[in-house]
Amino acid sequence: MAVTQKTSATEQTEPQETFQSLSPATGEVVGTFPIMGADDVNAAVARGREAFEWWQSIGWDGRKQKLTAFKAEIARNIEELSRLVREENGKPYADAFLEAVMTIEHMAWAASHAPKVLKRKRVPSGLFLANYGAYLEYQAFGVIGVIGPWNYPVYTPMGSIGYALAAGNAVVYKPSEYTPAVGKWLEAACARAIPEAPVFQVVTGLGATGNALCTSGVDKLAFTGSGRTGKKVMAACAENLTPVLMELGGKDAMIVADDANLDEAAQAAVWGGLQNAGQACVSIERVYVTEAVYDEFVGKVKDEADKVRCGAAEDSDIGPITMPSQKDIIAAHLDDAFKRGARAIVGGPDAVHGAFVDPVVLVDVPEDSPAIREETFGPTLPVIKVRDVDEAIDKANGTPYGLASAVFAKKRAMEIAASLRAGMTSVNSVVTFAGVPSLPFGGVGDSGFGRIHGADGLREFSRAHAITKKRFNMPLDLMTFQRDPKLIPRVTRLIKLLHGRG
Ligand code: TXE
Repeated sequence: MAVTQKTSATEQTEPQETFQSLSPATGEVVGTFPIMGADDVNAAVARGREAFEWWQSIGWDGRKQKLTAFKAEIARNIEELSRLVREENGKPYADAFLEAVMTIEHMAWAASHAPKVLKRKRVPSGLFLANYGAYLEYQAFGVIGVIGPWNYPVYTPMGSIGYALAAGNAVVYKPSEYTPAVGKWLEAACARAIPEAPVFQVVTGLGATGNALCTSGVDKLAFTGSGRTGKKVMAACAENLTPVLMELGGKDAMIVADDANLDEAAQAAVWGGLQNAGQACVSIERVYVTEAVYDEFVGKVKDEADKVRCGAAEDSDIGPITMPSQKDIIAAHLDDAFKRGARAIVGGPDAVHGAFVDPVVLVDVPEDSPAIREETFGPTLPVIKVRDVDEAIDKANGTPYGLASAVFAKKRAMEIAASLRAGMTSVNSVVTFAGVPSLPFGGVGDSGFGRIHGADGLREFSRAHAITKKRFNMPLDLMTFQRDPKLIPRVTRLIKLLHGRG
């Protein structure tokens, strides 16, 4: 990412600032984009408001049809999208392809389930208001602002964008300055599928453009990124009482119990920790292994991780670090761990080189070190010996984060899963919850709040609207000044009969 001043083609208007996105692997320019200011952002939101009116007017069936066309447009061009993600983010083609596939699955689910989850439905009205019909419906907010990250530039923002559109909203999206070309590609795909109105628009720029979106008067803002920026986003949104959804990363733990299948656990730990060069909010960043199986597990992890190839080649397993400053954080966590006596059984102190970080598997890392407590966001995997599963649970729950988690066990697997303070847990697998469209995705504590995906994700982009409708008059009516005074003793007897025991 590089910022430049550029004079517009006509030389008559104000010089317009632009920025470039660069391939993290080669440094080549992928694209040049305007740094949009508050006026541009406000204009996009105003266009979004008009588009929202049209989007509402076509109803549930119309939106389902249009979103299916948007999804199909992505599916038909999945190779082009995957190549662009590879170019701009740096990840291997197969990983880019995987995130596009998961996105398509989510869009299909959101489009077809939105009516069922959100449409008006009758609910019980209770004994005292039995003469009323009670109805619950979920209405769209209007225009949703989405601020996105660079690590999954398709899957992550589309988790908000796709579900917000399915719930009947228009969307204005500010992609990360490291992956704007992918954002623009998605906008263009939507415009081809839904040419009638700009229900999904992209505004490009740096942090200030994101801030302008927060203060633009959007009806809700969905943010994915760091906790530090998340707090700024919340503060800016507070000015207009704009509700927010926060997805802020994690320090996900895996627990390996005595009775785990160690081959599968080792493979999953290595993939979960190193895939996408560890640049995933749901990366496995710590593995707690009971002492009975620790040595055997560590041996298997070493064998697996030794095979992982890092580089720019087509057949590499992991690519470059997308955001250059992340390498400093990864290096600092490694340096600190080594200074405190940690050992690398794969890789070593020279893992960070150029745009790349080679896989590192660490043992003997002190529990209070940044490598265990803070988000590393790199291809590093600390493996920690614990006495038993209970100690593993305590330690897994011992950071302020609570995004996802994984458990490898047989007998107590579901019990361990239930005791983890996390939004998501995969048992005998890693990250699989992310590919199940009916499951909500989101965290607790410093990992944020609110949910994308699933029925909860659809409701997140809607407001509940409660309606009661009188069907007939009943003598037993307490909600009027005309109520019969004799009603009170009668209702007193009734309420004691119904609720006075227990
Ligand atoms: O995030 P930022 P960055 C973590 C990861 C990484 C760290 C920083 O640990 O090291 O976050 O990454 C926009 N008002 N995750 O710098 O700064 C910005 O333009 C409004 C976790 O990418 O949070 C970008 O579009 N918006 C993660 C977005 O916020 C602002 C994924 C995220 O930027 C803004 C990626 C402002 N004041 C990194 N300042 C996850 N949760 O999955 C910046 N932005």
